[in-house]
Amino acid sequence: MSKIEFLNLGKHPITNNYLSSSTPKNEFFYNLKLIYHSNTKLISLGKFVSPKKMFNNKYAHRASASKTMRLAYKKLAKAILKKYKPSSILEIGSNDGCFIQHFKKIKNIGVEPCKNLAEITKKMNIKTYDKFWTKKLAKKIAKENGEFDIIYSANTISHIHNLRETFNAIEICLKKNGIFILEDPSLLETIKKNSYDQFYDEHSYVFSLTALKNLIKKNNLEIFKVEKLKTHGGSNRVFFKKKTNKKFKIYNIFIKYLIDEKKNGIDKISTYKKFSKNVKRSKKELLKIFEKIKKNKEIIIGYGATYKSSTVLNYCGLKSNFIDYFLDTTPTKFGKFTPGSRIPIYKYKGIPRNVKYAYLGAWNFKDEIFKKEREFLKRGGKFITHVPRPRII
Ligand code: JHZ
Repeated sequence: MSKIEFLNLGKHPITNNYLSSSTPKNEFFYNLKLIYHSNTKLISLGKFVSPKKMFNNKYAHRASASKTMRLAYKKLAKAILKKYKPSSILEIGSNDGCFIQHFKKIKNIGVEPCKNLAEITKKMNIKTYDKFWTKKLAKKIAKENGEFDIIYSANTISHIHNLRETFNAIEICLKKNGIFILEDPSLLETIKKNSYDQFYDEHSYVFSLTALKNLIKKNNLEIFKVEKLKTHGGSNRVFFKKKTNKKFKIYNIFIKYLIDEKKNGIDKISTYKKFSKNVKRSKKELLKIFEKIKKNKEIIIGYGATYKSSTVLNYCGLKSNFIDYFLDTTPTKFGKFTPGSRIPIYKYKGIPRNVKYAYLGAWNFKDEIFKKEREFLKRGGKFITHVPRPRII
């Protein structure tokens, strides 16, 4: 059998569908199941949700909403310009321009199917194609602009269903000696941190390096370098080149990381069966924490109404009986309700003094948040998290 289901997380809504009312009519739900592909070692969702349902002109997430990401993208842009001296760059999934804006002195082009986001980069005078990444679009872009020195894509390739077409399209737009850089959450970190909320409608895949290597076997592409990042709960920054390009050698570190994945059982179904058990245990333990606090009639708020947290809220059945409201800094989420769980989201203006407990929806920005919330922590405020195990901090 080449596809094996190892976890059923139940019914889930569209994570980007922040609701205008707590009693919506006909909210869409799908079954969130996780699959192990024994041939490629890829981990995917059992059934994909239609891209048009997820990526539309009401897309809420803004890459520049956190200081951590703004600084990370600025630093990376500087490093790319210095090391590779590109004359052109294409970003697949350019969101609000957080990264591509740093390349104004060279040819910089964005691809962004969410029209409300594409409008933002167009206003910044960055040529943006408001279309899904396909072979057809790649041919059009290459014809109109030529091929690129650098193609960059963060938190996007894992969102595209057809990976074969995706990599073929990248080959079309990449120069002979060009570099494709992909950044996505790491499967190894997801397993280690038991961060099962990396799985939701948009994350069709959570990649291991092993699976990526297997997926591009038939392409004229190979991985030559990998950087481990702390961002988004632990990500891999993966550098690809054309096999025919002998300019860059394959770094030993990539081979080392592949061996490390093997040591951690990334290619074995038993690893995912164990992960599945850990996820079920995590749910029980998290609920115990919430129940205990709520028995004492304390207010619990959610900190960061992330897409990720949608998986936790809906899997664990956390509604407004457990979380009174969320605070978030993203204007498009203010006054809305979390999808499925229907908890109100308010504009962040600091944590109110009557709040003692805050569930870390944005656990991936823990360091940034803890720095910002020194006052809350000083007055005895506590954060609740499920990563790497349910606990009060
Ligand atoms: P954040 C989205 O997921 C969707 P989400 C997408 N599928 C993906 O892969 C990742 O992004 C990259 C708020 N916040 O980045 C801002 C505060 O309120 O973890 C954001 O709404 N206060 C494309 O949603 C949210 O938290 C703060 O101090 O899981 C963070 O969302 C900070 C730091 C954040 O991604």
